[in-house]
Amino acid sequence: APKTVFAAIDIGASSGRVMLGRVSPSTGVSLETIHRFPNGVIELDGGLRWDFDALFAEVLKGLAAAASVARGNGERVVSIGIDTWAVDYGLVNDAGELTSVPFSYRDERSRAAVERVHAVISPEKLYAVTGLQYLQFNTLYQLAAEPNVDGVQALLIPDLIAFLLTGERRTEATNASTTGLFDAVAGEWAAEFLDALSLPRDIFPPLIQPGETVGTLLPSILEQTGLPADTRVVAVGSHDTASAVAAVPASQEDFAYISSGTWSLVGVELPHPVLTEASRTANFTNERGVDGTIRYLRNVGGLWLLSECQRAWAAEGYTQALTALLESAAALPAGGPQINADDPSFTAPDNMPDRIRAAVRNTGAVLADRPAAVVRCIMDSLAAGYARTLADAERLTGRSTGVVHIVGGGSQNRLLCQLTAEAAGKRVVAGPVEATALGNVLVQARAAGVVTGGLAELRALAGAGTELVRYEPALLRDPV
Ligand code: ADP
Ligand code: LRH
Repeated sequence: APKTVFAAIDIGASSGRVMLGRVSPSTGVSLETIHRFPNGVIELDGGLRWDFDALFAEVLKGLAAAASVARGNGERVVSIGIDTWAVDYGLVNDAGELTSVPFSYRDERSRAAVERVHAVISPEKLYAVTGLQYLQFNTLYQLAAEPNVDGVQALLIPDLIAFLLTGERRTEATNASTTGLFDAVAGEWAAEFLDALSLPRDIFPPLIQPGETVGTLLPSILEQTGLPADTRVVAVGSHDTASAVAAVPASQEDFAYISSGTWSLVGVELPHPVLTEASRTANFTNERGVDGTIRYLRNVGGLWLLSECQRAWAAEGYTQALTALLESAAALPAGGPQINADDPSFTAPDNMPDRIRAAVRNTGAVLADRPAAVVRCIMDSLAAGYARTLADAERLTGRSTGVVHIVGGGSQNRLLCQLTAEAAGKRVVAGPVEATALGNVLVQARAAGVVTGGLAELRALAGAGTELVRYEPALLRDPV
């Protein structure tokens, strides 16, 4: 019989990829990048949106290439898993058509809806049921800003892709937990909140759990991709952060994690949510993980600050490679100015270096008008934010953590990893870069019966094929 491979569609806010994953219970997972494409918000029809048609075209291109690579190797793609960033959705009518181009969470329209929602459901009540960190772009505020939701369903972005591939409408549970309309304890939709906000009970399709089958591919998709007719779309942790956390290569139980990319998601894994008032005021979230776990974490600002600065500098004709930029930042002395990386004033695009300098000025300090100084400020600020959040997680859960795993694109940032180890006073283990795709593939492999076990087993497999880099807090100074 042909060897089994899995296709992972993993789209972050800054880039997407289609990968093939080969999984062996003895040697772990190997990933092959089949297709990579950029992503980012676009301005369209008076709003910040995702170029969804272009993204879906890239998905199809990637799947066609995956089918052809597998065929050439005598392999069979048994399933496809999809994960993307959270909270955003497309509205789909009865005919199955998107009624508009999906908005990005960076669009400002949801901000005005926050007060309207809180007038109907208090923030305390919302948190007691959903356990979700307050972010002005959580799905419920976006839905409250929609002029009309009659006759449409909201499909979260990975669910929308799954729908276009299979014709089946589902809402995957880990991502449902980022909507603000999901009961963290019951693991069901918070019907009382849907009612209170006059949203139809079926505004979202029914829930599906990671590992369950969404469906098989539509004839037109088979034709466009050349995939075999029995290829299934399998639900994975469709919230990218859920897939990333599932593949944190932790070998000890007392680990914390940082999923570092456009955003930084900093926290621990718990068996049960923490819905206390202290947790709410610290703005920690209780998002659902693979296997019913709770991702107890906080969204701290992320490398968006850096990528937006790079974009601004490039527009001025200054295009230093990222590694060189980070090296010149590392050469600067410690103790420079800092900003609050998760200030919502950084959420919108454009003019990032100026906004960072203004934020520093507001603290009474001065930031030199040089890219290296701005980059160093971002890294010092992120590391401090990580350390603060890790300490908060320990305090709020009453658990101590012995090691911090950094996964995602940011795990390649040696300056950030070293500064984090120093600020947190803990060992940092960096990698894998592609934890999200690994988590996606591992959940598919388990659904296919290729591997067995719980998250500990999946994590051992995620770590097996990757070179991890350690950073010790004791090795102070000389970071890069
Ligand atoms: P997302 O999933 O949110 O799109 P990623 O996990 O792909 O984000 O991470 C992207 C970030 O990783 C980039 O913004 C960049 O700062 C960082 N990054 C990528 N490559 C490198 C590298 N070689 N060295 C340091 N940082 C890197
Ligand atoms: C990271 C992420 C994060 C959410 C944000 C909207 O990609 O999914 O977990 O808070 O995007």
